[in-house]
Amino acid sequence: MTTVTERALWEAMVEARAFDQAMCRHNGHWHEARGEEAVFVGAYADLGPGDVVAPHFRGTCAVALQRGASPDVLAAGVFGTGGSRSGGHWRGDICPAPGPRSIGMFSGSLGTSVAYATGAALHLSRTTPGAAAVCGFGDGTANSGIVAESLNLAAMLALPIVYVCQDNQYATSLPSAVALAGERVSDRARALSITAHDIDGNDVLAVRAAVGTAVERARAGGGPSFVHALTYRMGGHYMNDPETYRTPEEVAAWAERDPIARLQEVLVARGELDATDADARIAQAHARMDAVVAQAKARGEDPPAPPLARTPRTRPR
Ligand SMILES: Cc1ncc(C[n+]2csc(CCOP(=O)(O)OP(=O)(O)O)c2C)c(N)n1
Repeated sequence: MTTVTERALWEAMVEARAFDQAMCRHNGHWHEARGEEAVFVGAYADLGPGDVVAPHFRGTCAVALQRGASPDVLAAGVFGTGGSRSGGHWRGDICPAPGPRSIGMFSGSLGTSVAYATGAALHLSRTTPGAAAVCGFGDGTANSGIVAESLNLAAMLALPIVYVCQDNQYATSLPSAVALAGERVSDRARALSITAHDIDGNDVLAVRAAVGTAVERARAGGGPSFVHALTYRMGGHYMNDPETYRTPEEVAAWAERDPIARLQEVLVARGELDATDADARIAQAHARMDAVVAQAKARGEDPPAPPLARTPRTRPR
């Protein structure tokens, strides 16, 4: 039974956006996730500490926050300084070193984390009955071969994993409408007999319901599922993206479907949230995260990370 309230989902989306927007202000490498919060907040909301997560890089920090990470430690991980989980040995840029049972983007090669998550699901299936893995990736990443191989293995071995395609409709400047053959990316899963759902990725309650059903299935030994969540990134691919591949009208139309405003309206109408309090809460979150990120950035390289212990290599004779 879930303990996360719908109000808590709204708060998690607010926190996620506040951290994301603070990074946009302070980090020129940041890849903005504004507009996609419903996918990564809804998909990972009801998991337990024994489950494994491998979020898409656009949303990794939000998932870590939702699972109890400190924003200071995450921010330090992005800037690669001493207060990070890696002790300053690794600079995250867009995705810091992950927490326990969280598979991060160890390499900038898209799709690798999908393979690692599938491997983790294989491990869970052998060692931890009832545990599941949830793995996110973008529509562009869905085209990489390693994703097809992972889906095939998961279907063959009925692994306890839920694949969540966070379809923001662009791979950098390439629209998914021209990059994906066939009607829907989820059809690739169906071709492998994997249960697939196509959902509104700007509706956090729909995402939560679809992933929740899929996770229950995985826990019960029903094998993998695929959730295709259609969403939109309101910002550029990265900071300073000239965004010549889309129109301001298209962006404005999707801004009308802002997932945070959408749930907020529902909660206000139900009397579970006061509109003025909500605005104040959002402003507080942005001010807090801005201070956290500015402080992490100002900390720079100090203190220097201690040297890594190296194991000498031995050559085979
Ligand atoms: C294997 C691989 N191919 C290409 C790239 C270059 N690249 C970085 S981000 C990106 C777009 C990814 O699109 P998507 O998976 O839809 O995620 P989004 O950026 O839209 O969130 C590409 C092609 C890469 N990092 N790795």
